[in-house]
Amino acid sequence: MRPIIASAALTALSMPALAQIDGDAQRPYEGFRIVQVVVQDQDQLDAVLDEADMLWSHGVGVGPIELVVDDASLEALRDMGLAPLTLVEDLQGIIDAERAEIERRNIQLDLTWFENYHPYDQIHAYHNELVNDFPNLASVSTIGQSIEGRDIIATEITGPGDASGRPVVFFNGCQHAREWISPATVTYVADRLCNLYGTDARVTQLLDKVVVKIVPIVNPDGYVYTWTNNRFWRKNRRDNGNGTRGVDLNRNWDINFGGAGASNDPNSDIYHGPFAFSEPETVTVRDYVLADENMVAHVDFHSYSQLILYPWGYADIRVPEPDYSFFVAFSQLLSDTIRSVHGEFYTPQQGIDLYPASGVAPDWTYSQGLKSWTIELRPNSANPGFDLPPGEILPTGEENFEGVLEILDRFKDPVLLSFPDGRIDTAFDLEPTAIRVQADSLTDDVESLNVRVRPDVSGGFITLPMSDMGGGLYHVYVPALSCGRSFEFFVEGETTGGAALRLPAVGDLGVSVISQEITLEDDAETDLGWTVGAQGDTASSGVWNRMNPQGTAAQPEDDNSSAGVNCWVTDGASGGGLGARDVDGGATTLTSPAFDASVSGDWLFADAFLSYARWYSNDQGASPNSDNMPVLVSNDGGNSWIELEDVTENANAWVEKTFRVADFVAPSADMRLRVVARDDDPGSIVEAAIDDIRVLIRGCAFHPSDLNRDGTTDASDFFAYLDLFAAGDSGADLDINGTIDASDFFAFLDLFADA
Ligand code: 0X9
Ligand code: ZN
Repeated sequence: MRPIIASAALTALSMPALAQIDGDAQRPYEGFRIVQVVVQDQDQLDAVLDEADMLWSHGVGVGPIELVVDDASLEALRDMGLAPLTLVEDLQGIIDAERAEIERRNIQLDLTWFENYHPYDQIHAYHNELVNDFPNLASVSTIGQSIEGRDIIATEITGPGDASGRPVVFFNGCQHAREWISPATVTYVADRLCNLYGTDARVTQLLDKVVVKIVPIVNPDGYVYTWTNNRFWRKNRRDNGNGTRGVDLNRNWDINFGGAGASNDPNSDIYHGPFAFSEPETVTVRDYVLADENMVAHVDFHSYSQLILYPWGYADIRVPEPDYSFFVAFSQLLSDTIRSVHGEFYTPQQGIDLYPASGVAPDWTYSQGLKSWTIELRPNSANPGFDLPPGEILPTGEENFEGVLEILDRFKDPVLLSFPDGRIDTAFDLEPTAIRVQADSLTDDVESLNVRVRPDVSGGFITLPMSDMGGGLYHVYVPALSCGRSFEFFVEGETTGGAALRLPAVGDLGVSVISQEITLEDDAETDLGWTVGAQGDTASSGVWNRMNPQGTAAQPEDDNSSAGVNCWVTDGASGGGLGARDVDGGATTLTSPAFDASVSGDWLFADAFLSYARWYSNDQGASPNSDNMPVLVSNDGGNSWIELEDVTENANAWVEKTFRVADFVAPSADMRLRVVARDDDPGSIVEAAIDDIRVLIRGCAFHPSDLNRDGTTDASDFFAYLDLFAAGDSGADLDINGTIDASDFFAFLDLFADA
């Protein structure tokens, strides 16, 4: 403690007025410093106190004291012959730092932060704090400024190590100021990615392969304005010069700029601005995207309506294949993934099917080669609309985080491998099996691809190099095997940059070799004895009929079969409008004639399968996705029914489904199939169709060692094998490794012993 000589005089002292410190100013201590002087006597003390702008010492007396002074007062003290020692040069600076620290500490870096909405500064502070806590995972940079000069930031998150070759997935929030759930959701995503890295295996693996880039607030001025002035402001805050303000940033991108669904009226909420990329906010994000050649996917988060929208949004034209099929299938997967978390349904559809909107961000990023979506977050109705209760921030974040992981999963590899024919699980007796792989280059190209196959008889995998068929398609045949055998396989390869490729990512795919007999084929070209109507049917329109359908936006133009034109359809006439001849007023039931799914004694082992092609559309009208279509099977002539599937999938396309009958009912000779198209919600459009009903018997009539196929494995088969072996016939190459040798002989002995 410093000796306080005149402590008693403390309160009596005339405190220097804070003449030069204006408490109402923004930064009142700017230009002030803290100094220490050593005062010799009372007279000098009085003079010093007169000169100081503020006392810093608790006690004041002869001896050392601390004062707050500006530059002029500092000079005056020196003029008195004192030698002021500066303790703090920039007083305002430490106040600012303290305020920042207070803000920082106010941030609960836990999920309670997501129990409320937060203003602009706090959202940016949260991102900065994530970087503080996870410096090896996250970084924040300022990528530009809004029209009023506020920072637009980007947070980049990826696992440690060289990230230069990793695909980049981009998420942004808050193009629209009032959609508060969008910056909250992308901030939640950033938080979870950082916090779960190293503890959650999936997040860890994903972040080791991809870079996530997040711009939480594209429209800072608008967002601030919704907090200070007008909660439901949408646009940015440009002064349009005619007394109106704001450009709709999501109409300002250079993609069909100024087209349908955008306005040239500056007062409009969808005002597109004077020209494409007229706004610093869209320019900032555009340049951020263009600067990154590894960027492969983008989601622009909005609210509300719970939608997953893919391009194009400006016109009713489909993006080219294979993109269109990808968007349809993957958007459905995203919807299913999101629904699996809290049961909330986000409708997957093309942007235009919501309404036309020109100059929107995801259309533009798609035009730059990215796969892009608009996701409209919770709620799904105008009430509460933009005013989503804060209690829904966390569940919205949780369900969308799962969607984000699905996207990262899909784009994590520099080359995306897929089976264009779907997953192969059956091969046919004595026929080579074609394995086709589609390789889509994201950030690198294929150097080589192989199929690795392990047949049932041998221990190891053999390598079959795939041929490049062009267009990213690769192809190879697995040699023919006899019925009853099986093999496992996976695809592996390398990119030109040396990255490993594998499909599936882990494990192998099992394939059984079978024979197949089609015992029923009903392509609906003639009526084999179907029944329309059942007890409980109340549909007043859209009743099932068999005809050549007339295409609408909800119903097929063609049947499914390559030959013929007819199918069963819920009134296949197109009618006046979409809602004119769809199913209305309840259910309409279609029941097949009896068919036989029993397995004859000709088979050594076999199973009956039932397959059909179906069409279902329920995603249009005032209350879409409110109905369903059960498909049922009976094995007792229609007395009792078991559900095969409950269709809600809006493929708006023919989908072929195959079911193993024994998974549902014991196969019998008196089976029936029933399809119930129902309209329980008058606000929805329901259209359905069914075609190509088949019964397939799959199995084997012979054991694989029964080479002469006479129904028994015996010495004659053994000698038949020796003949093949001696002749060098490829049928003797049981381990399909290309050479016929002792291991094939022992493989035959194994099969033989197994018979
Ligand atoms: O209109 C928009 O910009 C987005 N909806 S919002 O209510 N958040 O403003 C949707 C744009 C999606 N694209 C199309 N509908 N074409
Ligand atoms: Zn929006």
